[in-house]
Amino acid sequence: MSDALPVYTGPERILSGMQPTGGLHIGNYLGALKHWVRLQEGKADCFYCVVDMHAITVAHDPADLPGRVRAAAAAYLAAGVDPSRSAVFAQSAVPAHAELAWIFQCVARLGWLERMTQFKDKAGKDAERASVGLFTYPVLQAADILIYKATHVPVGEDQKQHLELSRDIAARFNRDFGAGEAVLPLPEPVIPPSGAGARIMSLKDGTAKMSKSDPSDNSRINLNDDADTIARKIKKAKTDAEPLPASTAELDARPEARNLVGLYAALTGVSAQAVLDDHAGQGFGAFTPKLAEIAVEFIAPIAGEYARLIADPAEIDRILTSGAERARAAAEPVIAQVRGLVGYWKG
Ligand code: AQP
Repeated sequence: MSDALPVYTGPERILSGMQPTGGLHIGNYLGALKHWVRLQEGKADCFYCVVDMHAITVAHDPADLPGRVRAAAAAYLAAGVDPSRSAVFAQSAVPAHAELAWIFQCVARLGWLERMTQFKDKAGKDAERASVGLFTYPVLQAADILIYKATHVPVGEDQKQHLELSRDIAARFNRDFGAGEAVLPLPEPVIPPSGAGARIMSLKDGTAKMSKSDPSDNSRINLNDDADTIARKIKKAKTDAEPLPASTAELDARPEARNLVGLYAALTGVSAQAVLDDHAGQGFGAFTPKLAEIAVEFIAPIAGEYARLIADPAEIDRILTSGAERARAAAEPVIAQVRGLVGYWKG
């Protein structure tokens, strides 16, 4: 759609966010957080927000929300996000996200949103009763990204379709309002290769994504779980009766086995085939204790740092306040430019 238009030539910027809808888990870490940390080593400015405006698209307890925002921010920091390099902030502290989202609601087409599979998954059978916000969620997500003219967005594989929508919105906005110039960059997703943590599945159902809002805590490994909890969850994880096969192709019809092998591979930084080369012929009775040991060792430093940070809420609040100031300063010129382009009254 945008091929004929000039390409955005501004600076590189990284933006990503997570919803404070529950404690962050190992899927959030391997799919996204780990890459946030890596990307802050580069030259680009990084903006990592806790997307509390997205969290209210489903039922929530207002009294809990500030604590959840703080907990998510603490998890970012415990995972290695450095607030001196990256702006860490709450989405709702930067009103320009909402202002741009409205403009994008007038740019996006209904048909584009109707194709979003995550809405169908999250709304379930009773979509008529879902909030309008849940339906237009990907439009707000496009605003989250483009209010900083972000060029790269590190996310798990499940967010790929939303990123494509952000690109379509940016291209359409440039075409309709850009007076022939590329104003908004078409953001690139930064998604780990499959098998490297791009999509970690539930420990209870190898066909469902590991999710913060799954009612069963046993379905996920949280970034603040202690060693006993992790070992118990992995021991109780759904498996099958067959031994591990020799090739990854043989895992295709075995979702739980594929997930546990994939988790082992992502945690140890090797391929799923290398895991099978070492464990083919073993049953889960032998494999899962090793996986538990690796997961415990992996999570321990993150959980330790999280416990230290969450004990000092005032320090987290200071980081969120200063991150919001940086984010507002970056968003202001962009929203001013967009307001001018759409023809808002200047008075
Ligand atoms: N299971 C997963 N495997 C790999 N990556 C994942 N992500 C989420 N689950 C997995 C990535 O983590 C980031 C968090 O996104 P989000 O907070 O917007 O919510 P989500 O994608 O809907 O994640 P959850 O954990 O399933 O939350 P709830 O239950 O609230 O819906 C994204 O980059 C996502 O790709």
